Amino acid sequence: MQTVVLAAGRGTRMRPLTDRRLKPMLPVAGRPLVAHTVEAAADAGASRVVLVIQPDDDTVSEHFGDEHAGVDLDYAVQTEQRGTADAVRAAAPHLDDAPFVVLNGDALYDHDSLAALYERAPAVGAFRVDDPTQYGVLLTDEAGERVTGVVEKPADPPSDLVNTGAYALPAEAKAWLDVGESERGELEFTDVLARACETHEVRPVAFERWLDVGRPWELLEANEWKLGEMAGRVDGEVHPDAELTGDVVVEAGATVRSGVVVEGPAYIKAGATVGPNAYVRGASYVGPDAKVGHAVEVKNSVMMADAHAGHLAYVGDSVLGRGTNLGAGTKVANLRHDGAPVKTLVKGEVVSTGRRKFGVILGDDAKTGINTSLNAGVKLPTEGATRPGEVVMFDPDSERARRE
Ligand code: TTP
Repeated sequence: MQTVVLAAGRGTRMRPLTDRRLKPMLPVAGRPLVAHTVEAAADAGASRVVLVIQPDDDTVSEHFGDEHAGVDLDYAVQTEQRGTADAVRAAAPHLDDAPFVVLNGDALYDHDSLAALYERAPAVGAFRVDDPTQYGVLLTDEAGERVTGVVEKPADPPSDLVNTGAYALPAEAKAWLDVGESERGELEFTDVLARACETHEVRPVAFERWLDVGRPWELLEANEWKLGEMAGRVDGEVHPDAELTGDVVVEAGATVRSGVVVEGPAYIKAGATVGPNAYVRGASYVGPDAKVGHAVEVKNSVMMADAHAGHLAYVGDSVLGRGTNLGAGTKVANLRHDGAPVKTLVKGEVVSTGRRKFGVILGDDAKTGINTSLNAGVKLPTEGATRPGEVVMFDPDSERARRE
């Protein structure tokens, strides 16, 4: 079935990681996030994928070209980010007069669940969560076999099934994309779904696994998921004294020096160097040309291209943007003394990450002075810097963020 993948969002909740790149291009287990969405669609039965992208940004089309995972790709430009219905409207001229699937390009779907969605069209992917109040919650008939609507972020959720942003719709839905503005001023695809629910029997398809990658710690969760599914492979240079256990990918052109211990799953990209005497564990991703130097421990973290932790550092449950540099002795806290979930700022609001272990997020080219201590949940902005010996308890730009 023809499939539209929405990849033209602004990704504001993911800042600062999206200051200089699109959210769908964030690294997940060695590939861009949206590559996983397209692969899931290809596996589930997509005949062709139309990727909706932003204007003036060729990074997605240049990376993927006209084919990925065995399916033909086509690109539709959404000129202004007016909402998900508007994004599908941009794709409409590329669609045949036939049923189609719409997927969020910043979500991970398990392939079998997605295949069930394709098979059961018209349908919506539904996922069970403990606290549905922050999601679009699906309303169904008494038997739970037909979707009757969606309520956004209800204080008193009618069910624990939330909308995954995966829809299989009838051909007529192409004519329903001119929806009015919602309360938050966007053109929402859920209004198109509401129309489909009135005219068709839309089935809820329960998804086994699903992850919406909208906020920084969800990038860690995406890497945990996808690194966990990966098979190990050593094509690069690994010193005989290094010890690799579990599934570890060392790409050609990557170097693992003596005395290094890597406990998979871990992914070491071409051009990266690890060691001597370094410890990489948890689900960690060491990006292209990144460096993990002597006596550095990296646990369950994402290091983007050219991120350097050269000497005596600890990085846990963190994301280091492209070109970041940690001064010798930089330490990241990733656990509160009271064991409560770590909180962080998202668009100026203090939000619980729901994670007991969560470290820091460093924007591209951020630099720390020697012996910097970074408290759990801290974000440094793009090109941010700390002084030697600095203890960073809160986001340096939090006052500005609160005012915005
Ligand atoms: P959201 O996650 O709601 O929006 P976003 O990606 O812009 O992120 P944020 O809220 O942090 O700013 O979007 C859901 C999906 O729809 C996502 O894959 C991006 C896509 N999208 C578009 O393609 N065009 C749009 O105009 C919008 C709003 C979203």
